[in-house]
Amino acid sequence: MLVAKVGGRFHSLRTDIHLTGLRRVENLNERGIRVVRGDITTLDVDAVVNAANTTLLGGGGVDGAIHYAAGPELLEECRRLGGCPTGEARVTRGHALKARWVIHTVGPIWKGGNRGEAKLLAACYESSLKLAAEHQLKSIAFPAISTGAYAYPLKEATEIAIASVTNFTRQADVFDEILFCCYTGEDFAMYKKLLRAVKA
Ligand code: AR6
Repeated sequence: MLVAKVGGRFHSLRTDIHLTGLRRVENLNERGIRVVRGDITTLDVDAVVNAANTTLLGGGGVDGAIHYAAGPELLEECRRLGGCPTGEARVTRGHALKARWVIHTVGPIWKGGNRGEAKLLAACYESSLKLAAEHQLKSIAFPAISTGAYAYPLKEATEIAIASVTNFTRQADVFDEILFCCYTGEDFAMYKKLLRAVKA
């Protein structure tokens, strides 16, 4: 990996095949936690995480994009799972995606913050990582769960995403790479800002 020190910080110049097509990549820390900007369906990782709903039968946003890119076999496999409660995760094959697996998790709908949303959102990250570890997966990419249609405030959701993932890796350092995949510039800027504050 080629690393350059630019403006006092280290920036990765690595251009892995699995990250081509992404507009920007920011190295975060030595535990392989990174933030990338782009479309999660293009990533060549062991698993992409889907921000699904409790039916697991598809929808809009990143769920729609993953189902579109994976093809109809993904929906067929999801039908057999019989849904998934909020905060839990289920795994399927990646089908036509480059990613070998899809981990479907269901984020909470934001209802003002007093309905257990924070615990449920943290549970999404934890249950997804647990499932990935059980399947011996080494690389995983997360979208910003619940921050789209489910309206979770971006800063609070990002804090939970980062805390959940870093806590997990401190206890079980089994992943080579954990990516936060941001679709919008606003999300990308937020993740970069909050991740810089985290010590591995
Ligand atoms: N790659 C990466 N991130 C994406 C992509 C993409 N291709 N497309 C959207 N995002 P959302 P939620 C980002 O609404 O809030 C669905 O209908 C998006 O910019 O996809 O958890 C489900 O079926 C945002 O930052 O998921 C559920 O009913 C993030 O993904 C419901 O929406 C999450 O936005 C789930 O809502």
